[in-house]
Amino acid sequence: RKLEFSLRRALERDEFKVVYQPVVAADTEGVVSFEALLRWESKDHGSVSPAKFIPLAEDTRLIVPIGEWVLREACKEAMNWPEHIRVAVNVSGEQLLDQNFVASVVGALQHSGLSPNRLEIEVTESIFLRDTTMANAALEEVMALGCGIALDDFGTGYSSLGYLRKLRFSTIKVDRMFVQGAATGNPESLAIIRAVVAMADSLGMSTTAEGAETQKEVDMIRQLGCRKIQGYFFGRPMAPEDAIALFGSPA
Ligand code: G
Ligand code: G
Ligand code: MN
Ligand code: NA
Repeated sequence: RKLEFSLRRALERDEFKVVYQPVVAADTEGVVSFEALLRWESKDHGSVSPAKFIPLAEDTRLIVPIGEWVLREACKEAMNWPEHIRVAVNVSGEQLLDQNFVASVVGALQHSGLSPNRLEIEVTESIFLRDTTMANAALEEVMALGCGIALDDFGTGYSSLGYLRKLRFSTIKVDRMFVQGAATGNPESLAIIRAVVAMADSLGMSTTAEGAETQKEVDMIRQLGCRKIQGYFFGRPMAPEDAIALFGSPA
C-alpha cells in the first residue's frame, strides 16, 4: 500500500504516539523540559521514521491535523509533570502558516489547562524562507499568548541574523553537528558555539546544545556556556510513563 494512503488514515486508526526527550540544565543537570517527538506505528508499514513521514505529511498538508493532534497530546501530557517543567513541540512551516494555527494552540492550552508559559514552539530556519511576514506574524501571536519560541537546528539551514532582530526567541538550539565537532576539538565548531552562546546571552535568549551523547561532549558544552543540554547522554526520547518516572514518586 502506498505510504500516503496509510498516513491519511493514521490519525483515525490511532497509530501515532508521542515520545518525550528530556532537556537538562547545563549547571544542575536537572530536567527543565521535554521535547515532544512524534512516532508512527503503521498497521500497514510497521514503524515508519519521522524523517520519512514528516516530509510526506508536509507535502500533503496532513501535517496540519497531525500537528494539531501532537499539540493537544503534548499539552495534556505536560499536565502530569511538576509545574516548572515545560514541553517543546515541533511545528512545520505548513502548520505555522495555516490560518487556524494560533487557534489550535489556544485550543490545546484551554483543553488541557496548561499554562501558556509551559509551552515552547520549536521552528526551524526554513519557515522564514517561504513567507517571512506571515511566519513572523504567527509567531508573534503565539508569543503574545505567553508561549516560548525555540529556533531549532540553528546553523544548519539558511542562517540569517535578520529574524533574531525581529523575534524574541526564548531558546536557540545549537545543532548536534557543532556539538560533535566541538568535542573532537574542531576549531570552527568551537568558535561557532562560542559566538552563538555570546549572541544569545546578549539578546536575552537561552541556548540548548542538541545531541550530546558522551561525557566529553557534555563537559565541552558546559565549558562553552550553553544553558541547556539535550541528548542521548541524559535520555532518549521515551514513553510518557517513563518521562513521569524520572521525577520519582513522592516520599
Ligand atoms: O526523533 P527524531 O527522529 O524524532 O525526529 C526526526 C525529525 O522529525 C526531527 O527533525 C523532528 O523535528 C521532526 N519531528 C518529530 N516530531 C515532530 C512533530 O510532531 N512535528 C513536526 N513538524 N516535526 C516533528
Ligand atoms: O530536528 P529536531 O532537533 O527537532 O529533532 C531532534 C532529533 O534528534 C530527533 O530525531 C531525536 O531523536 C534526535 N536526537 C536527540 N538526541 C540525540 C542524540 O544524542 N544523538 C542523536 N544521534 N540524535 C539525537
Ligand atoms: Mn526539535
Ligand atoms: Na534540532
